[in-house]
Amino acid sequence: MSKFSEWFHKILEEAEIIDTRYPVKGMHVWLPQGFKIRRYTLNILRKILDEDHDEVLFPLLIPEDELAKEAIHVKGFEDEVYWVTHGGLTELNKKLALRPTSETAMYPMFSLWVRTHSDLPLKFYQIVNTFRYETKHTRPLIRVREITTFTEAHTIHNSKEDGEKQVERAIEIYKQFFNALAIPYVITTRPEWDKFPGADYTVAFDTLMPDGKTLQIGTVHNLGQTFARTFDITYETESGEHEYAYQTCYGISDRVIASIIGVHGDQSGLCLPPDVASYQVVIVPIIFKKGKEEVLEFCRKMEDTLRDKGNLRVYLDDRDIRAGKKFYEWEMRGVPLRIEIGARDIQNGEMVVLSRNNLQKETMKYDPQTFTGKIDEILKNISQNMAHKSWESFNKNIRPVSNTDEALEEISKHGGIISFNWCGNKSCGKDLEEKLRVDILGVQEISKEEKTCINCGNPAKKITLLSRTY
Ligand code: 5CA
Ligand code: ZN
Repeated sequence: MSKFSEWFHKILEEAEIIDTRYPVKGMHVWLPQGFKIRRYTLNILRKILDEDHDEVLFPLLIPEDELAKEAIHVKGFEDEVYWVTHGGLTELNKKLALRPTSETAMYPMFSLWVRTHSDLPLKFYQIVNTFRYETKHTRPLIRVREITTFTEAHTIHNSKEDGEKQVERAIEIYKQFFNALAIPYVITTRPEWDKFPGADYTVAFDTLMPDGKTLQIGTVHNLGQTFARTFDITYETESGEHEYAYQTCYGISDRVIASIIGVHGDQSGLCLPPDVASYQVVIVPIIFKKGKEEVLEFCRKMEDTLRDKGNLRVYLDDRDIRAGKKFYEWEMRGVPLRIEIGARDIQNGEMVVLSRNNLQKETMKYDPQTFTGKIDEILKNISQNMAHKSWESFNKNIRPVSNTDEALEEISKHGGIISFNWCGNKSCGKDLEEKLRVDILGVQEISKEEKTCINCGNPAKKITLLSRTY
């Protein structure tokens, strides 16, 4: 196990994110702290999607014949599908698949729903669990067999341009989402051999874990008319003809939580962005025998103010254990802000505040009039500083190279992301992936001048990224 892997497993357990002891491989239990982080993270995404998508909920089971309809799609998933074959002791005459994703559940229904051009666009999303019998090494939150936080959006349009515009819009949605979580990313167009089965093209977001490997945290697919043809999703145009619709879909998963943990965590444990922290502020009373009640009373008032006036998630830790133990626990659980209050602080009109992101302690004036505003301001600063820090370290780990020796040296020494000129040919790309034991993430941009491919020497128009990946 790598050092990061060890740290990650330890944090999942100690910070009570998930319990990995559930007796089915690749399936885990969300614990109360983890569930809260998951909920607040989804709240952010929901809020963005709700602006112009409608939430729906489709069945988990997909009939065999529907799943099999789109040949390329089913080929891509055939090794990964779980099947329900029996109802009790009776063998089903039509097997049912546990959805690995929901195209083939939704699109037969879309075919019934879409009638004319004025019905379009339609934009739906659902937050569900999906099942994939992953054959690669499973890892909690990163590669699971039951994805519990699958947020999939599916859209239908009446022109190719509208479909393309939706891809751009989806990219903006995920940018906004990951920015809110202070998770840095690169956006690439995946190579042909790595696109979503059935898509025209796939655009992906990748972030970097502390061990130098990238993690794909979101994907946007332009489906063109492929699925519309298969599932007969047509609309009547203004001139009365019948046309196949254009579709896109995009999704994120539990990996987003993994990246919050991996990107921001440190030696002391979790470090949570205030917007998704299970508790944003923890108050620790510093108690001696004398003045105990007074201190507790003061802290309770503080808790109420922050909760009611400040609208913050606050926890008053009045357990009868050493303050040092509480400090350790809340730092490990990643609570962004800790306020310590003792009898002397009350006398002096002061409070001690610790910011989790840099572990800096500061003694501040306590003024009941401006208190909640002040705490809000500190939390905002923490968010900004976390984003600044994570992007800075991310950008340092994207390195341009001009030949394959250099690429191999950089990737072996530092991991991270390598940027290079590439011809775009599959055989060359596959050769490069094998030689360097890496994955080509995809094309980031088209270079203006003609360059030379670092692997085969042919003309290279594409600036491309590669890395070792999860
Ligand atoms: N229907 C499309 C859009 S939702 C779809 O299924 N796309 S996907 O296959 O690329 O999956 C969406 C995202 O789920 C991926 O970008 C990746 O971040 C995540 N994901 C895929 N497989 C797993 C897995 N086994 N465990 C955790 N996350 C996964
Ligand atoms: Zn080449």
